[in-house]
Amino acid sequence: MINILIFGPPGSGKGTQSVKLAEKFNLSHHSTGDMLRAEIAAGTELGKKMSSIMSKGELVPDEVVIEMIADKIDSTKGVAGFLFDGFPRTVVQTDELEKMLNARGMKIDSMLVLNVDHDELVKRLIVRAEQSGRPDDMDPAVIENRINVYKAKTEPIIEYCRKRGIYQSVNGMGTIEEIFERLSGMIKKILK
Ligand code: B4P
Repeated sequence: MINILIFGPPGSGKGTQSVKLAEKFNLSHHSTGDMLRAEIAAGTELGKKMSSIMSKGELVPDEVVIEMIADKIDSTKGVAGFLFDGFPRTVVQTDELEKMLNARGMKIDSMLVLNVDHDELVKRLIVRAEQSGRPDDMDPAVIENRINVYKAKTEPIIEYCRKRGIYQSVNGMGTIEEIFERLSGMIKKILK
């Protein structure tokens, strides 16, 4: 089993690319953002609590997403590995993921970081807001906050993974197909 983190700021294409990569390489795709939005859509107590945090562009508490991911790791079978999309988002989450995987005889094999210019990130999220109606994409101030939260709380994970020799940078500019080809080439090498 291989374990890959797809990493990058909001709008960098993590979700977009993860869906395609999971299908191509028989990986189990786990997006904490999708899981949280499903809770909101289902009107659960958890969803109600998380909704206001997400609509401001803040991160939900570490323990909430860690529990969601632990459940998925234990219930997923018959795949070549896991593709974690939008998780981990803090160093605490990264530590916990590493412990969870180690306890099951696995490790984080690679962190693929999508690099995209700031203006392009904002442009993509504004376009998505028109189609998806996601509240966190509607307000330019919330988009800026999400990017700032990424820099302050999520980017430090890069150093964590660099020290473990698993950090790989990817050019996230270009068409969805071009970026998919770049990422596919990297995953083929990881699988060898
Ligand atoms: P996410 O769901 O992870 O949202 P995101 O960062 O915006 O990324 P997403 O994957 O949706 O977008 P993508 O880059 O693919 O998180 C949402 C919120 O949930 C967070 O702000 C936080 O509150 C909470 N949360 C989630 N996980 C958490 C965690 N672990 N800890 C704490 N809180 C957590 O793409 C964006 C758009 O760009 C799409 O419309 C796409 O079509 C377009 N696009 C992609 N690639 C393109 C390209 N090459 N060219 C043009 N457009 C492109």
